[in-house]
Amino acid sequence: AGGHWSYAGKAQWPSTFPSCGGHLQSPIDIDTGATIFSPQLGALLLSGYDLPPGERLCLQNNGHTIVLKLPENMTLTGGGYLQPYRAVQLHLHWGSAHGVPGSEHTVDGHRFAGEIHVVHYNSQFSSFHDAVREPGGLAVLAAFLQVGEEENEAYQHILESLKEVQEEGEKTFIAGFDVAKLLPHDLSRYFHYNGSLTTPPCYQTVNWTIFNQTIQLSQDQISMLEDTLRGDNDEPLEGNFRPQQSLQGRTVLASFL
Ligand code: SG7
Ligand code: ZN
Repeated sequence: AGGHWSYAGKAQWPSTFPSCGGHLQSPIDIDTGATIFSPQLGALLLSGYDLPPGERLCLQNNGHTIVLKLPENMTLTGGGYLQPYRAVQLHLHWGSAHGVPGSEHTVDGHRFAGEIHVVHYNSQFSSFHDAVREPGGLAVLAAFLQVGEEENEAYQHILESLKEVQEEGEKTFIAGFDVAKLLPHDLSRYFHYNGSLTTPPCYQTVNWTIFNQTIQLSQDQISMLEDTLRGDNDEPLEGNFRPQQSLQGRTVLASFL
């Protein structure tokens, strides 16, 4: 099913997109006391993430977030994953001005200022489109954004161009950079669980990795994210997160004690 959707109309998602009413939905609250330590979950390895400046990347306002398209030679191996996964795009979730946080996942009930998602598909499929409905088809790397003292240079590279994509559907191009710098240094400590896309069509095909280490942006940078964009119906694009979904018997694994 296609069609438009909004965060305001989230109660109606399951009637148009049946998977949104399923039992393996995302995001979730991570109850750290209930996670299970799995020593076989090793460090995640990112290859091809350091993109040359000559490689221009498309940044688009899709009305729900800003999406940065990524080249498929960026790959993810190791971690909890049995096959290599290829990158497709990254995007962000955030809150609203005056300190209302907007991460999708929460940890022990704590919601962070924002969250980055780097979306990948299983390399055993020939495209994202072929993988998106398949169990284990997608891997999303997630990390939490928090307010810190210093300006974050890697995020600034994206934020500088926000003004060029203020309206839904607008696109611009940014120079290649080291995309790994948008993620935490420590790729060895993370949570892992099976869930879904957090927006319609909510396919239950995502193996999630949520890093324990958080990323710091300055208050000005977080504010820029919250204040610059407009989405559907010319409304400010803010608070673009889905509420917590119930675990329904799932377990969350931790790579660390
Ligand atoms: C954002 O989140 C966009 C969507 C994405 C959706 O709205 O990044 O992607 C595009 C290309 O617009 O949907 C199918 C898909 O990747 C859900 O992704 S998420 O579960 O990582 N939040
Ligand atoms: Zn997302």
